[in-house]
Amino acid sequence: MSATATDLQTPLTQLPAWKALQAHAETMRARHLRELFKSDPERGKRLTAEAEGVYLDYSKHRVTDETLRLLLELAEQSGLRARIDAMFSGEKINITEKRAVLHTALRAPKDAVIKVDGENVVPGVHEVLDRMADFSDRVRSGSWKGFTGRRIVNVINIGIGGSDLGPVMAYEALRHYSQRDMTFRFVSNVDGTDFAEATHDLDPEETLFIISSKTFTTLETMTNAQTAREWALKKLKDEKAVAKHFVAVSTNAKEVTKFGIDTANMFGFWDWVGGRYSMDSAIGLSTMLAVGPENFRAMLRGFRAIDEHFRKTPFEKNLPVLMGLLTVWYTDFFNAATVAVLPYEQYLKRFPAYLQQLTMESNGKHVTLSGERVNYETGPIFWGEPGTNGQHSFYQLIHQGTRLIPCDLIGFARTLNPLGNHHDLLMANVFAQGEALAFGKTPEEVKAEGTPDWLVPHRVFEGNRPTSTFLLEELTPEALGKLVALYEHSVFTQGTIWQIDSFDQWGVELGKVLAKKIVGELEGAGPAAGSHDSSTTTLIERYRRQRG
Ligand code: G6Q
Repeated sequence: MSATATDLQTPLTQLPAWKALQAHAETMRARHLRELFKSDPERGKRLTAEAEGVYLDYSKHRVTDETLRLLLELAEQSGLRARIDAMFSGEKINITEKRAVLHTALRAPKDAVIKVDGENVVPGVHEVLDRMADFSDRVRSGSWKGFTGRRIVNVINIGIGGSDLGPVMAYEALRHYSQRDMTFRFVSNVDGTDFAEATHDLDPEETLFIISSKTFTTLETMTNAQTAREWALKKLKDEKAVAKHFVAVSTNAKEVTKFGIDTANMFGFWDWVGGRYSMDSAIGLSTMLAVGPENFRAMLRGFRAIDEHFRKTPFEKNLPVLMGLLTVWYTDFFNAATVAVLPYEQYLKRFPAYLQQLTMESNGKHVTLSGERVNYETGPIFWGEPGTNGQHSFYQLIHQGTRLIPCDLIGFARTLNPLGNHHDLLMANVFAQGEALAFGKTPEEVKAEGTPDWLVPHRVFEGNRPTSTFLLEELTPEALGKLVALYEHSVFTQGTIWQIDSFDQWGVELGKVLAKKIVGELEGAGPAAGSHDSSTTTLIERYRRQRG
């Protein structure tokens, strides 16, 4: 086990930088961004960082140079440098599952050498990528035919969690680049409505299913896959049709074969790719089918550019490190419970949902690597919606509520759909929100507008509400890869500081086990087993009665 993983870790709250930050935070709570900007006219230029075409303005955060110095010290004292090296070199830093964490190998160049248990994994990555590209080309060009000789025009990805959220998000994000004469849909929920609605207007003869499941045992995915099989065979009426209409993305060849999919039509990945870190593995097959291999490879280049930046750039200029440290700052020293992600880009409408899994499944942990209960807060709740929509609903609370909600505002200099002055209007809102949140409106300013005294308190904006502004050039596949990698590594930075395992997900297990047990009780004829509490038993019985 690595010296960077569990041993020699001083508890976080004992680190000198942590203690210093605690004292420092006391003074910072009283300081206002108005004053910080006033005393340093260059602040908006100085507190920025830029890398790989991503400009990050973090000047509207409640930090001073001293805050940043201490946060950077915290990163050093937390062993972040060594942890980054450990991750990139394939050490088994996912200690509870005894696995390497190598999503970065998925975008490594062909000549890179990254070893897991003595074996270089890079050739395998490229072999799968090449097979995906070959398959995508055949489907997109129409040379891959359905069982009855018709062209495939519909692709349905069946998967859930990490095997769904990345593909959906990437498809929506890159829709501009997608093959428009094809339809892409995503079925994840075990609620039959999801499957029914996704297929109701499709013809099985023209439909390809991608069954995406790392384990190929996930209840929802396997249930939907069986339903898909029945749906397809009802029309195609021959088991042999499965080979033409079903492909699998999995690490489990045995179960794939059992399902009836030829392993020639299986695209593999590896146990060192966590589900929520897998959108650039074969799990991205639907993305590649939608946008083509070239665009998919461009996206990988974007990921790689940020990987290199994260690995090599000094922390003070390192975007994911700064992002991660700022999240720690508010979570632990300002008691902020959430972070809002607000992309001003309609194509990124599923980005907050994607980030929810990435961040919350990774850092929603309450014990350290060595199993101690933490005595500080860990992963905040991530949420959000695209701007400007959110401005007309929940922004009220961000502006005038009682809670502190740091926000990530994400904008692009150029739009993919230039229509009149829409884009300038959109971007005006990005900048206006950041400004309003930071500086607010004082009672004097409100009064000066002629507001009657009784109304003044209602119209005051305290301001001092922190934002990061991300400005990118254009939403290209490469830019998407960069954005995702930034958050991946920010999550890693946070997890390192909190001394938790960001790569396991034991918290999703208990519900799964209990559901399996209860399914038996719902389907059986007898009374609900007596092993539940009285609430659960009553609910089960009532459901069975009402269901009829
Ligand atoms: C992600 C999680 C989880 C996983 C799903 C689907 O990090 O592990 O969301 O991706 O449970 O798992 P399968 O791909 O094995 O079906």
